[in-house]
Amino acid sequence: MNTLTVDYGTEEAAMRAYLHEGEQRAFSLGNRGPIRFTADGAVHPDILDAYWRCGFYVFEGVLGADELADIEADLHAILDRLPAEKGAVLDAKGRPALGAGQKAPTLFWSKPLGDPFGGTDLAGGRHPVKMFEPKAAADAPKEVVYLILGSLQFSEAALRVYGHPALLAVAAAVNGEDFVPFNEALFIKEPGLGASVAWHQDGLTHWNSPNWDQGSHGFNFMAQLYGCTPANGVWVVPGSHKTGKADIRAMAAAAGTERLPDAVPIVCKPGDVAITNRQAVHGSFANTSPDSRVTVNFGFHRRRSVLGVTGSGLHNGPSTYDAPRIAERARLIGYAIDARARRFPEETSYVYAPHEGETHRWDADAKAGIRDYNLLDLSI
Ligand SMILES: O=C(O)CCC(=O)C(=O)O
Repeated sequence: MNTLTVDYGTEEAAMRAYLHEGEQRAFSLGNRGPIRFTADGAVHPDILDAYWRCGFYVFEGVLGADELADIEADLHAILDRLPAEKGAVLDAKGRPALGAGQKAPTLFWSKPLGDPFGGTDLAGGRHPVKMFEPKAAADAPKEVVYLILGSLQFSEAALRVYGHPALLAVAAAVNGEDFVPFNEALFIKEPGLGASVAWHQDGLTHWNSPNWDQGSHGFNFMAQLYGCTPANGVWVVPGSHKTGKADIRAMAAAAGTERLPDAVPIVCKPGDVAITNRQAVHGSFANTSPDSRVTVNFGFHRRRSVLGVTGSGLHNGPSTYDAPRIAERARLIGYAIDARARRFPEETSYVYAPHEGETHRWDADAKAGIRDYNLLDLSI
């Protein structure tokens, strides 16, 4: 990890003020607290109201110390197996590198503190504004991995988070009992190295649909291993998930800066899990802070947003999602619930309605069968 001091250079003073003011706005929104249920077991309506009002919510204290330690151990194993440099098939110790030979997109690289997507046509041009790229320390590596897709095949701890009963109950409350997967990722923002993710809205397919509404493109859970701060966390423009396709270029032009004035940071302690609407305008800045941020990211959709829909082609080849394809991808939910039950037998497992009458065992065959599973991501 890079320990030399880096900052925002000419933008440092403005950035510091922005981070401070944003944090104050964030804590005035009333969209955070533990996951709470009503007496009859429903996710508390106050939580859902605040989520739909703001476009995000911070669930506090979801993951305990044991689970965080598991995630951290897997993270270290993953970092240890990354290619020695971009394009290498071996890691720094000469072993086959993580991601080598995978068919599905897996590792995303950036120059330190860079913004690989902003202002480019990549990812359907959905990141129209280039973020400020601070200067990294002279001894920083040429490129760093900041995003790993298909992450459940690399981390059983992440798979177990994916099967968390309270989070899956939230998924059902937001997207319906027959909710379906989107994709899963690890975002890694190391101090002095971590890249920006330029402002964007995630959704690509439903903006002009006659049935479009604030939930059409689903949501992502963002579980925090080390917590996240205004400096290294994701920022969201509250309410922007309900007003359609945003003109992010015009928003930045009106502000005269990419520090969007209405945005607020998602601030979390270790073990907190945010839920963020994929239609909300969101992004994150290059991490010049001394704090690491690692997000276990996983999303879910409404089944009706996906069934019979031709995907965006952003996360894998374009195709039309039929029921067998959705069922094949949703195996991961079954494996996750089983993997979690084995590690945390005292918990009451989530019962995923579409799997009624089926058995999904997390065993050696299942493990071998999920290599490149993200070729089946449901990308809308
Ligand atoms: O974690 C980040 O910095 C970006 C996350 C994001 O853009 C997403 O999950 O869509």
